Amino acid sequence: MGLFKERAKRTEWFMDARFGMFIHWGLYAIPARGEWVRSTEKMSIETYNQYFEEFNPVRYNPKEWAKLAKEAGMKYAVLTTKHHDGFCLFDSAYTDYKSTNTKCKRDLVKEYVEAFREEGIKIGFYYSLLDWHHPDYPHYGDRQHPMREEESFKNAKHNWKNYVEYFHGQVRELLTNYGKIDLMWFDFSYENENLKGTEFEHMSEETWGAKELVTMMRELQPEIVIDNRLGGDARKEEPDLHAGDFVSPECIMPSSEEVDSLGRSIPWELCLTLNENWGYAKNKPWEYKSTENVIHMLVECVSKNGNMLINVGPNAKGEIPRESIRVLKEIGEWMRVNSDSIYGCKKSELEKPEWGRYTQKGNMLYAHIFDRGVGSFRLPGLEGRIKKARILEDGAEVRIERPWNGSEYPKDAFVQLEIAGLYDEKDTVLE
Ligand code: FUL
Repeated sequence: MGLFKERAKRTEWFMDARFGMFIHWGLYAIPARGEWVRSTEKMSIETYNQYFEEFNPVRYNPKEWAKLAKEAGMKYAVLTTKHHDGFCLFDSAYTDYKSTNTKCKRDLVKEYVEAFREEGIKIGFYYSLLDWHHPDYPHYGDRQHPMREEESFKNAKHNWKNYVEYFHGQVRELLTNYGKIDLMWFDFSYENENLKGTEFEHMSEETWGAKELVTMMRELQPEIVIDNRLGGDARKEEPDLHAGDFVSPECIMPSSEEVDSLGRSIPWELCLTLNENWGYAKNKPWEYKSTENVIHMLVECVSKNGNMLINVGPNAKGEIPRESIRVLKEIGEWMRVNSDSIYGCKKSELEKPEWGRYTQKGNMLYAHIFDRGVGSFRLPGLEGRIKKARILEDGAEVRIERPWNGSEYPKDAFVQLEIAGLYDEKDTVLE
């Protein structure tokens, strides 16, 4: 089987799942100013170490997180096993900088895996290729404040090979010690501007030893789905081995043109925060996206053939913020009655309608009506093609009317439906 076909097979579950939970959690939950805090505030390792000494998430109960993810209708989860700060949430033999050496003495990854697996949720690991703690990793700092301009940094020597061995070793641990892992989400995120004159200026798969890495990963976990941040081109007919299985746009919804340029068979996933940060921060309730907004974005992703990974940033005690829980539970209420229009659905061949979006599964078309109001909705190009129309939530019949004589849109069909209440994207099922 060619690489292209292998990828299609591996990602089948991923494309059906459509909706997952991203979890950014680590020492940065204590300063509570986002996961880049060490870099943006130019903290020395000693200053940042106080959080390592203090870390003790006494209320960490991943079973509750897993239940919440399930209730929200999420089918997979991705936890930061190590973010840019280098702190490991798992018991790695390669470092002392890990959760088992903090006051809590727990392998947080192990507990996460067990709890989420128990709920039937697929297991994903985020792993940062950056590492501001490892002595051989050149720390280039924040986008606005490149640390490489500091004297102490300029004079430091880094043995890149050591770092590559270190992180390959950790990936091996992650894919060996925790049973079947479904997804790996590598992250590298500096802006190119900031990399001029550094080892990363001409970053390529060789920078990370990506080919060897992915070969090892496929030996350990043949079915694992990998994102596209190791480099390589995922779009080629015969993609590079290390190019990844899916494209990972961040925060910004890709346009239809961008998505179309990927080609139908390349999976993609939009990752999104519920507030302004990935890691825990004291966000005000009004800084959160509304439930309706998030549902619309999920529908939009699916209508463009993509997935959505929604982030939560648990606090230093191990709890998901109350406001995030509220939004996820509300999404869950919507998913309870409407998830047929999400799971296993794809982009429709029909043009995007004016009033919302279509998603489609076989010859079942789901019309997501975003615009509120009471009245008729035009279904361009569907006249005579609809066998029956139902409201997805309650199975109620929807009347399909033919256009009146003399209509300027002879090819249109009209749907008569009433819309009311908050979750009023009452999905019309057109068979
Ligand atoms: C980015 C990282 O720099 C952020 O901290 C976050 O993890 C996001 C998902 O990826 O590139």
